[in-house]
Amino acid sequence: MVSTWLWIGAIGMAAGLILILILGRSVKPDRKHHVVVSSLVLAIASLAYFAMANGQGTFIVDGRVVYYARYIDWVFTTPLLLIGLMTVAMPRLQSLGQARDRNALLGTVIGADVLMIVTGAIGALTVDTTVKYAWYAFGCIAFLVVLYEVLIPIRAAARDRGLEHARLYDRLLWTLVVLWFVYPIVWVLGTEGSQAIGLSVEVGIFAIVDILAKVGFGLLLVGGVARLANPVPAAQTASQAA
Ligand code: RET
Repeated sequence: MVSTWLWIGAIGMAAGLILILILGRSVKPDRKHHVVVSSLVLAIASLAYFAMANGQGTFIVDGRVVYYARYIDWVFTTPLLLIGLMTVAMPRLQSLGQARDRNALLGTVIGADVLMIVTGAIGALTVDTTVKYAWYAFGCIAFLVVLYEVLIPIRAAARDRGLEHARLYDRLLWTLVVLWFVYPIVWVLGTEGSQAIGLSVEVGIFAIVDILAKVGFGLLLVGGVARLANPVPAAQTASQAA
């Protein structure tokens, strides 16, 4: 069962990559970066699943199977997913002042996100329960930082860009928030944490949520930007510059 789920993951991600590339053909040239980001996410994920389906990328820690390949995948793909979300909210760099604000936000979110994944990986590989959950708690704090930034300041930036961008941002945001909450829960229930659920249940849940969080999110993003009006109306450009 475990390897079936992992192959479903590998094939699902690869199929998603092909779909995104096809859908990406209708994206206007100045928005192709969204196609690049989403394709890269799916390329990395399909390779990670290919490795895991072939029995690679695991450690046995204290008799438990821990897929460290997931964390290598997530440390690259979660920042890319967040960049996909955040670039919908934040317009192109226009002045040094704006560039600084934008980079501070991007840096905070990506930095906190990487810390979240790295602390989660260390926790999964830790044997002592107290120390393990301390690492987990550090990861949760980092997750809260990510959530705060995308829910408050970056969402406000999306609203400033006008109704169309705000709607697309909200759709992507809620998809991301709901799906991302599953990960720390499964971590606690699975082999990384309390082992309350079996390995195949854990691998199955991760495969489904991973496909939704990467293929589903990517299709929403690339499909969404393909439909955005172009060029940005003059009134919106003026308000962004102000
Ligand atoms: C960990 C454990 C430490 C605490 C928290 C976690 C959250 C992980 C998340 C992962 C998201 C992965 C995605 C993969 C793409 O398919 C590391 C499990 C909060 C949110 C979206």
